[in-house]
Amino acid sequence: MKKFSQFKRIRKEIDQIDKNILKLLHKRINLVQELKSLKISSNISVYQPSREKEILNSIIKLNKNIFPEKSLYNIFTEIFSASRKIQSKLKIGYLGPQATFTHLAALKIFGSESLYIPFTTIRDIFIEVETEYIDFGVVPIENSNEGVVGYTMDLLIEFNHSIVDEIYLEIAHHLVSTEKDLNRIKFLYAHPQSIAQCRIFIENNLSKVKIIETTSTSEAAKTVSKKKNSAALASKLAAQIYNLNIIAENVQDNINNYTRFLVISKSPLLPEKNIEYKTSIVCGIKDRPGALFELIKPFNDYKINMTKIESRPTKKKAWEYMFFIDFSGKITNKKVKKALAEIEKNSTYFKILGSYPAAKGVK
Ligand code: PRE
Repeated sequence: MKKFSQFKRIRKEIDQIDKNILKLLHKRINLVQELKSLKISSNISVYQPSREKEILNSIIKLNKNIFPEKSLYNIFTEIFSASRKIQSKLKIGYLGPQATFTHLAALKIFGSESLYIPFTTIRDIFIEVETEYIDFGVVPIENSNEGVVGYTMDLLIEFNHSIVDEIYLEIAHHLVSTEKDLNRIKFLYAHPQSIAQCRIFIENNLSKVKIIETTSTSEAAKTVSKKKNSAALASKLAAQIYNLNIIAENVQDNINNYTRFLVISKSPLLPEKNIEYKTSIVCGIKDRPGALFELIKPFNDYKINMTKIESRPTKKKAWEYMFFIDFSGKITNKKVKKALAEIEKNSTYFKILGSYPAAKGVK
């Protein structure tokens, strides 16, 4: 009896807390509503990833690991998503169809209250950011085991879009099929990146099957949902959507398999002061000894941490390269400005791809 009254008392208190949470959410959304008119009159984007990161960082610090961090992240992603929706329902383009890893990355950034539009190619996403049919595009840029997505890099050069945010997503591939038995599989449908990431599993278990490349992981799942003796490499969400059995789970060679995705926009967004930034640039250099050394020397001179350098053929002349460089810091910083001015001087081609809040890297 005593326990029962205790139970009732605790629940009553929880009810009161929930009401308070709701009251605070109402108060919060009213303030966001006020921001809406301010943003319209000063032409400021609804989406401010740096502000969202600033809030999340301070909340996570205050939390001191009391409330599960992942849940806190999800709760606030949804609060931001709802706050954006009352300002304007953002249209987000991603490499479709539904349930691709790019779709999962987009959902993780923009939450449930955005409009998601799947595209068949990465180029289509860049085009529709240009036409402003979509507000933002989410595209893959590199995988922790397989390296860069060269096509995205080429498009970053071709179009003048800005990188405004990045996210790392853990990639788990599963072998999915209408069949239940691995022995019945004669055809494997998969995206080239998935094939590369699951090489050992394929060699050990599917060495005799015919491999058919698809434009996305979900396309692979969708295709096999209408076929016999076929399997696909796809996400669990794709298996659910296309009603497929999971024959084998986590078939990627390396369980530490992450992909970095970028959010691209037609214009850059406002930077915030209190968060870590990353900047991405692309440069071309002269074909002479020491050219690369000279190009990156300012990073050393101004003590700027270069987080990545990657070469990519220019496709204009054989053996001529562009260098994609990421570094810690934001373009409004004095040291960064000076370093970039020197880099630009030493480059035959120079472009700032974006300065954006750095995601917690997966090391
Ligand atoms: C808010 C919502 C969307 C933005 O991406 C960033 C923050 C929020 O909910 O805190 C508010 C807002 O619109 C803003 O601060 O600009």
